[in-house]
Amino acid sequence: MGIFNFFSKKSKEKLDKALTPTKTSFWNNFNKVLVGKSTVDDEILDRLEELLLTADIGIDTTLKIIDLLEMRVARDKYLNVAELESILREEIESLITILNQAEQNTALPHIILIVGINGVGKTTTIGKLAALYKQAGKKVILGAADTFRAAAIEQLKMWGERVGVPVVAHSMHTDPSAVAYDTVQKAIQEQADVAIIDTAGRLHTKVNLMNELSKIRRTIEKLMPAAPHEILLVLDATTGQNAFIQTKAFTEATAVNGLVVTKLDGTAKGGVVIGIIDQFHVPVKYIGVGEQIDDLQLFDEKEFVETLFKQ
Ligand SMILES: Nc1nc2c(ncn2[C@@H]2O[C@H](COP(=O)(O)OP(=O)(O)OP(=O)(O)O)[C@@H](O)[C@H]2O)c(=O)[nH]1
Ligand SMILES: [Mg+2]
Repeated sequence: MGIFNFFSKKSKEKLDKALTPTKTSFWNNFNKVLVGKSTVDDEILDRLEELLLTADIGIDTTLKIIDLLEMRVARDKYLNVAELESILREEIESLITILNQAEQNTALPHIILIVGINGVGKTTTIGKLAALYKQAGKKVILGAADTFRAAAIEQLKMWGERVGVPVVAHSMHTDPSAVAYDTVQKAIQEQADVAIIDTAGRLHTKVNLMNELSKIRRTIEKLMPAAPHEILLVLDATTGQNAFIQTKAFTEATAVNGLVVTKLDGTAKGGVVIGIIDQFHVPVKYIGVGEQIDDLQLFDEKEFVETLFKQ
């Protein structure tokens, strides 16, 4: 059984609303380019390239998409404008459809480590994720291993109270690994289903980041050799191209096996999801579509593309 099968159906309206700025900006401009044209020409492809870049899909993935379209035009000699949309849609869907391996884990407790730079939405995502698991009837424990500042620990405790799940916390500046260890130990002892561990985003150099995350992993592994089962990197969609740089740094520092893209609501940079999956081959597991407790959705690539193309 996949561990996500039990999550309740998410709201399509919220996803649609969150993606509206990205969609409106793209389609308004794209439809203008198509006016009066029946076949795909260089001008259309040039404008399409610009618009994909504006949506923050990123240069490499944009060029990949344009190259595929050019090949198609060259092969068929004549490509109908009406067909362009469906080809584009198929291409994007195939770029972002990759196997979701962490779903295979059936060992309990399921240990999730949340990483990412400061301010991207780690702690909020943990609160929302805890709520999703709790609603599904799962026993959840949170670990406040962001010991960098007192407010971070307090913030997680508040989420714990709100959701109704225990939080393992030490005082500020204690070793994050010790908190992670205690969290996993408590999860094992109390036969919890899931433990979600928060981490600090303020590690200035890549070496520091690597050392800290490795230490947390090694510590957790002492209790449960296959843990953490998920290392989720949280990215803020509004930062656009910076999200690519962060993904590169974190995937080099630790074994990230899933992404969470937050703040998709209110940004026209929603295309970042497509570029990041394509460039790093790491699946997006969840998307954040608002600040409320129920604003975290399981990412569904088909639905995502369907929503983007629904004008
Ligand atoms: N609009 C919107 N805001 C979000 C979303 N996710 C998080 N936020 C907001 O982003 C801000 C930062 O969130 P945090 O969860 O504190 O981020 P963090 O990564 O834990 O930050 P540090 O602990 O400082 O490293 C908060 O104001 C959240 O409410 C989202 O999906 N949409
Ligand atoms: Mg935090």
